[in-house]
Amino acid sequence: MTAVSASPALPASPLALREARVPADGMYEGRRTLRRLPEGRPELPYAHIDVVPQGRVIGAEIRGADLTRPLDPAVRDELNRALLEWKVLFFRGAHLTSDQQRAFARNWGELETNPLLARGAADDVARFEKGGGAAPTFENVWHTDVTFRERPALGAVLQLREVPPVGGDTMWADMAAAYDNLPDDIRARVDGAVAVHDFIPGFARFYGPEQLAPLQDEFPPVTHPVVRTHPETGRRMLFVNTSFTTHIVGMDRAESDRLLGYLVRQAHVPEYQVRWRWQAGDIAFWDNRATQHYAVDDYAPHRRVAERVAIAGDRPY
Ligand SMILES: O=C(O)CCC(=O)C(=O)O
Ligand SMILES: [Fe+2]
Repeated sequence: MTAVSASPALPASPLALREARVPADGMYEGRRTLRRLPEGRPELPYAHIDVVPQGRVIGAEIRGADLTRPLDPAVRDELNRALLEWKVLFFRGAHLTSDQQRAFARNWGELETNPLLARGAADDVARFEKGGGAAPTFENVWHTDVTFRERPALGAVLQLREVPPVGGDTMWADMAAAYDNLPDDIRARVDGAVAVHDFIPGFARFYGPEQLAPLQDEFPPVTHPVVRTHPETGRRMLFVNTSFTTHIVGMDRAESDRLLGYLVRQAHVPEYQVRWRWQAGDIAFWDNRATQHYAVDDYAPHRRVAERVAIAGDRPY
């Protein structure tokens, strides 16, 4: 065989086809590993609540739990298992008062206050109001909450008080699924890597210099592992986000930007996501260690009002 073919040989298999080109965004099509539970953990039934899946790896609606009253310990334990297994839980039409919302979240720990956000009925209630006179912040970016803290929130409980006629959904993405699907070469680069997180990229534009200075004293840049281990499930999870991760330690800027760009894009993969269409009074309770979220901003000039409490978390490792 001496002739040089004018066209390249056909790939022998779809895998070869996949490897024959690098997509512009570095994200390959094809089957993804979609594991909802930690490896080896069996699917166990729930005795006290109904769990209605909303996505393959993330998101379940919970029925049969009354959040307006103190939780029975057995119900609390099943809700915690559901949170670990589904990463975000939805409760339709809960219509909690701020105190009930706070009391529900307190089943998982102390509540956090966040001086960067507008306040609701108490210091530890953050309020997101759009379409009225309130000065907006923006949540239509994939992010994990408060990773600029040394101890980012364990989770958050969000309630929609006013909903637009259409739109205003929130989306969540499972960062364990994102990690499971990283190619080996990327995994080798991120396992053990550390990144800097800072509130400045997400929030600086909302403040003048004289307001920023004390906030910078309160929240100096912190480092977290690029891949964290879930303290309760042991799962490895991608832990960088667009809003707060500024760079990877020990890499030059261009290399860090390239790698971080690729990593934060993993939250954009639909197979890792769930999307909730809100009705007033709905609650979402998410595991902030394991997820990112994105509030879709497609309803102006209508009003949308959300209130959130956040549960203090641990230092990621
Ligand atoms: O308004 C929403 O749907 C989510 C806002 C948000 O990012 C948050 O509560 O942390
Ligand atoms: Fe958020």
